[in-house]
Parts: sequence; C-alpha cells; structure tokens
Amino acid sequence: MLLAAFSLGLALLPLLFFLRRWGWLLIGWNEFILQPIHNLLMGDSKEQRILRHVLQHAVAGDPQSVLETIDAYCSQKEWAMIVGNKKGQFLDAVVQEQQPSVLLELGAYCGYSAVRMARLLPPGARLLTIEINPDYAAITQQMLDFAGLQDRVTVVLGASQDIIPQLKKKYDVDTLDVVFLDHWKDRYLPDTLLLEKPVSGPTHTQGEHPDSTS
Ligand code: 72O
Repeated sequence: MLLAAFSLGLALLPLLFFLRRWGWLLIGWNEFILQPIHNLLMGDSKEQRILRHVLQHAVAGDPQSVLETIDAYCSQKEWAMIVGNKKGQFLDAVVQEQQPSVLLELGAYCGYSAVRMARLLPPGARLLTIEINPDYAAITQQMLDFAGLQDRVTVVLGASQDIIPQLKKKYDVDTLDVVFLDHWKDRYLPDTLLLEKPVSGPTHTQGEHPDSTS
C-alpha cells in the first residue's frame, strides 16, 4: 500500500512540475502580457480600476462594504495581490485579541488590509502603513478616505528601512503593539531586526549631542 502510494506519487511528480510550470506561465502571461495591454487600452491600472469599482459600488463610510466590494472585484474580475477574506479573518482575530494602540503595516498596496485592520482598532488607536510605490500609496489613501478611516490611519510613502528609524521622532511612535509584514519577503528579517534595534540618537546627557559632528 505504502509502496503503491509512493510509486503513484513518483509517477505524478513530473505532472506536478508541468502544472507548476504552466501555473507560473499563466500568471506571467497575465501579468506581463495581458495586463499591460489591458492597461494601455483602458488608460489606467488594475489598482485604479479596483479603486474606481469601490468608489462606484461600495457604501462611503462603511469599511465592511469596501472590503466586500474589493473581494468581489478581485474574485470575479481581476486577480490582485490582496489579503482577501480568508487570510483577512486571521488579521481580524489578531487585531481583536491584541487590541493594539499602535499598529504598523509594511506594504499597503491598495489599502485592503489597512481598511481591514483599522476598522477593528479600539478608539484612539492608530495604524501606520508604509508603502514604497507612490501610485499605490495614493490609492490606499483614497480607499481609507472613502471608508471613513482616514483619522486612524497614516499612509507613509517610502522604503521600510528609511521610515522605520524615523518612527519614534517623526511619527511619535513609542511602542508598536502589532506589526504586519506584507511587503518584500527578503526584507522581513532585516526589517524585524531594524524594528527591534533601539533608535540611536542624541541622549541629551550633559547637554551633549553624541552624533553631532563638532
Ligand atoms: C516596500 N519597503 C516597503 S518594499 C513595499 C520596502 N511597499 N509595498 C512593498 C510593497 C529595500 C523596502 O524597500 C527597499 C531595499 C514599504 Cl533593500 C530599496 C527599497 C532597497
């Protein structure tokens, strides 16, 4: 029985490889051939179409309806790299359990997860979301404005390693209660280490500035 299962698995291995190849080929074909043609013909981007669909079909000031509208668009019209409802429920659970005062997100994209998390924040709490792409940052801001969550969320345009060291001074962050890493996989570890690093800077002992050049 075990041997049969093993042989079957072995026999199916090339098929799996083949299917994986085709899977990647399909995604590549869609992302690099169909999408650019679509964008060229429509004069916009997929992310702009998602936002436009929300502005036209969701209820302003209702985060839940914004999420449902994005979910529906991305499952019926165009696939997009959003967290989605399934993984979104894990996010919901974390925010509800931790009740963070300050929440940091790395990688905002269209603002789906920002809307998702911000809608569950306790009163007075805030979310900072860092996005490297100015087009995506603008879409995220408009998504949050439409959902009515703009007062709880700050969208920061920039690269994580540039913004993280400024969190304390420029964004008045003392402690982060929850961090959601959703940007570039190879930056998860370096950014986590950077987040754990104490912020270097003037210590104001005896009026000295240790890092001043004098
Ligand atoms: C990124 N920071 C953020 S990527 C992101 C990143 N936003 N949305 C992904 C999706 C890293 C780090 O960016 C850089 C290096 C918020 Cl090592 C240049 C940029 C070099």
